[in-house]
Amino acid sequence: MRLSRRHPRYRSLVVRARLARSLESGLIVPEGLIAQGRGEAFDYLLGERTSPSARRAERVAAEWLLAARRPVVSVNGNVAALAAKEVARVARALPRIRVEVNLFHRTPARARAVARTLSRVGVREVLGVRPTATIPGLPSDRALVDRRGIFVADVCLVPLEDGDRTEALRARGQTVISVDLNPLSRTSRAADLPIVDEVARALGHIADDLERLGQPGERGRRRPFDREAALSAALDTIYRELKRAAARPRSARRRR
Ligand code: PTJ
Repeated sequence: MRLSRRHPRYRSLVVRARLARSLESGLIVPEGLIAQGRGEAFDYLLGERTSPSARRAERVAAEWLLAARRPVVSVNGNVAALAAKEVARVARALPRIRVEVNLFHRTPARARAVARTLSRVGVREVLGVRPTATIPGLPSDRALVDRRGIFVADVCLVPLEDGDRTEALRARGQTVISVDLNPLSRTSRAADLPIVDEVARALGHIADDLERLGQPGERGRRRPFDREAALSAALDTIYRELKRAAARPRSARRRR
């Protein structure tokens, strides 16, 4: 299908087309389309741009990753389909970070497809294709991890995560940075540092910050982050955007 750049929702249509191709190739699962639909709805309510509060959270996330001893970024099918290049930029800017496949709907073929997608954009080593450890107490396949990666990470960057694993990682004393457009999700509420932003934008900004900051900070020392304030700021943004949308003249409203 040809997509016209003049369509008011051109960018969203491009992303949908990419995800539809990723479904055909087996990189994502049908549930991934549903997850994207929920994400799109929240992005719409957030004005489809990074809020100042999310941008601040992304800056702190970059600092925490730089200060971490064993940082890891966890990649599922949707993240590989939407933001593989941004994951590669993060990995280039912070060579110490381990990149690990972690799937809710795990099959060996999908794990390989995620790893292949990441390799194609320049990620040198991808962990998690053959899991070597299990996070105790987690009923889903998300428990299957690599003992050199998520299993021993001190800081885990987990885009599009589920609440159970976020809680399980935190229960093990691991620090969780989430990326999730839904400020009400269990993941956002359980993470140490919830970033309420679209995954490609968020990881792109974190890569910008890592590139700019360059050198590792003092290991183990972290700037405090007020997650309750960040989540309330996201809800305030939604409230303001809704009021703005409701105040727009009818003809302008129809264009979105
Ligand atoms: O590849 P797999 O097998 O690991 O499966 C991946 C999905 C995403 C299907 C799986 O993790 C899942 O079911 O996720 P959930 O529980 O639906 O949660 C996804 C969360 O991510 C929701 O809170 C969405 O609002 C949010 N989300 C969806 N798309 C985006 C997003 N957040 C940021 N950027 C997005 N593009």
